[in-house]
Amino acid sequence: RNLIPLNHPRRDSLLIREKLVEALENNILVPQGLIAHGRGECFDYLIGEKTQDFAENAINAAAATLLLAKYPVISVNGNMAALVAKDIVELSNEVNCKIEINLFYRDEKRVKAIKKALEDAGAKEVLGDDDLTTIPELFSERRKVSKKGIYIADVVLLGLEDGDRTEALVRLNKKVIAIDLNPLSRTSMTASITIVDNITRALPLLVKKVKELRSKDRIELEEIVKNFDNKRNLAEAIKFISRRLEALSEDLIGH
Ligand code: PTJ
Repeated sequence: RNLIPLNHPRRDSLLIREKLVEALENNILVPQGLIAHGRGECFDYLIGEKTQDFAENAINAAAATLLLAKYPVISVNGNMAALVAKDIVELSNEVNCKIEINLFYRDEKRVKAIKKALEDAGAKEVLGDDDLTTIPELFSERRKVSKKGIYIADVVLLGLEDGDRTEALVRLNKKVIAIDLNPLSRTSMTASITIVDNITRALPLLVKKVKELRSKDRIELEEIVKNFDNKRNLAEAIKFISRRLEALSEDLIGH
């Protein structure tokens, strides 16, 4: 951490990497989480490392969906616990929703370490370590869910997810809000609402949006959700990347 110069142009990004390395040492992250983050960094580069309009639109729809939900749950994995534990707790307080640990590379030592990280960030209740059941037709460790959490949820918020579980949750008629920098991933394509943005920017903005929309009545919130079309919004994200790359390439040769 001390080796990163204060004026380094990519200091923020490098500090996030430090956080992940620390989380790896503390059993929160798996090495595969570092690889997943690297893929995310690449897509972040392509969207200009900023929250773009298509992400703002999805955040708006996600906030309305969370406020309308009967039983929302935030599903937490190693990367999320490492990067946004405080924001997860704040969001769960704002929309009164459960926090559940759900891991692809599940091992009980990691579950414990992640639970502690969430509690250190202020979480009072963390599900996912006991009272579990399984989601049908899902073969990864992610099939293990809490009977008091994801199993009975109507809305599940997740980040950095594999496509199989997103598909399984949607098949169970749950609304899935996904945060994923890759607009082409199976999770992005399958989710009900996909926020194509870095989770470190998207989650604080989602908390802010929930606070802002709280005063709206149900009809207004339902209108926001109805007007959001995930496929169309993903198409906007892909078009944005494509136009941006074209403009950057033209800049290079002076057109
Ligand atoms: O902690 P575990 O055991 O549950 O494992 C978590 C990982 C992330 C290792 C596991 O879910 C995995 O392998 O995920 P994938 O299939 O690599 O998918 C991760 C997705 O998240 C990719 O599409 C990345 O582009 C995206 N991504 C990576 N970093 C970020 C991100 N999206 C938003 N914000 C990021 N910081």
